[in-house]
Amino acid sequence: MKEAYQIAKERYGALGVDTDKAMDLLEQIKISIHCWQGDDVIGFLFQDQALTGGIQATGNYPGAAHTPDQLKQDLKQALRLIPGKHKINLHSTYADTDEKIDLDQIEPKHYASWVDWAKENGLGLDFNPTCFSHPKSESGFTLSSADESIRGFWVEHCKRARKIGEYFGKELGQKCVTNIWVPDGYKDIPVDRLGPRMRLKQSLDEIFSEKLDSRYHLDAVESKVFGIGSESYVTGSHEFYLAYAVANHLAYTLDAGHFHPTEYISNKISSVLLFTNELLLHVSRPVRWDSDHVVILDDELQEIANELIRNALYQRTHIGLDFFDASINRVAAWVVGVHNMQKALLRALLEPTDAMKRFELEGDYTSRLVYLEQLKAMPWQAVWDEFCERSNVPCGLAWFDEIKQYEKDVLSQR
Ligand code: RNT
Ligand code: ZN
Repeated sequence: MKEAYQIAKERYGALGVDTDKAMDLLEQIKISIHCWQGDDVIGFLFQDQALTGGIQATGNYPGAAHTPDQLKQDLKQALRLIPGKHKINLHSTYADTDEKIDLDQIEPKHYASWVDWAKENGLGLDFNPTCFSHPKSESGFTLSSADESIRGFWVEHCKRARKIGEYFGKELGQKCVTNIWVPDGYKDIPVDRLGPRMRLKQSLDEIFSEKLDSRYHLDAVESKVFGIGSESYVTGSHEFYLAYAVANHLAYTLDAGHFHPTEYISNKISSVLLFTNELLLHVSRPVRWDSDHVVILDDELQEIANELIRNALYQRTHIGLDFFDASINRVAAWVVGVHNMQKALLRALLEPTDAMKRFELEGDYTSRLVYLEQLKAMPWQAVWDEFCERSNVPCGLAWFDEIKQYEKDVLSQR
């Protein structure tokens, strides 16, 4: 292993790339790990409630977490196998409380055990109001509902979610991103496209009317092109939220599954960040639709990482993951997804970007092509293994042995 790394170091060195520096930078990049892969987006507040809002977790692999303690235990197992220090991304429905509360009653105290746990484990937290899987979202409309009592309920929920996000940020001494996504939309062609968007804008204006401390809290808004049940019209479209984020100095959220299949978020990052200060990513893998498959090391993931690294845009980007596969071991799903995000970032960090930018500016597209292709054949895997070793994380398939043992000892006993 050491020898493999030495060879890789020399080969990258010949291209002017410092592998140690690449690893140091990679170590500093936090990934926001979504808690909802661990229990198929069910949460703890309303466990009898089906997953709605047009998102689906298919499969019935055994071992899903059913309690906050189980979810924490599973996350901890995944984190043992992931290099670096990261953040956990919670939804409101993951409150840890014995009280029977509805979403318009959530308070920081209902999430205090997550804060204690995050402190114990050196983690940050991110947050989301949960505007789906609830009787009051059954009409298909929440923040853009024409029913004032429904709209008011969700406005109150989102206001409270922001306060909880701010509490996370203050307690943990690092910024919490609270991301709003609502499923609102029509299955079939609407008559009035403007009305719901006016109501969504009004709701957001109400939600964001209270200014929170920007050192500890960041608001983000997530768009979508369509969902199951909202095929013809989604209130919170790309144009709607991008314009709203720019006009109101919020972060915009790009989810890899929320665009037409020929559109890629890697090509949107540089435009969005010219007009917003910060960006939230929901890195996902849409297979034919917004299917939220586990992130693999494919071309688009690499292109996303390249965009973040080449112009240091990662410094203004919060890298969150968003997938939920219930057909495989859920702890392995987390590890594979986070590893792949990190591997893509590492590969981008191992690129002689300045030289390649020069080729491009000089119109030397032959060299650009040759370098891009040659980089695919460079020994980045040896650098990854070295990174795992330096981070005290098992290399190669050893992490998977640990998961199989965990499945036997813990998951299969549930
Ligand atoms: C849905 C959005 C949203 C959710 C999570 C659970 O299409 O991507 O981000 O997946 O909030
Ligand atoms: Zn998302």
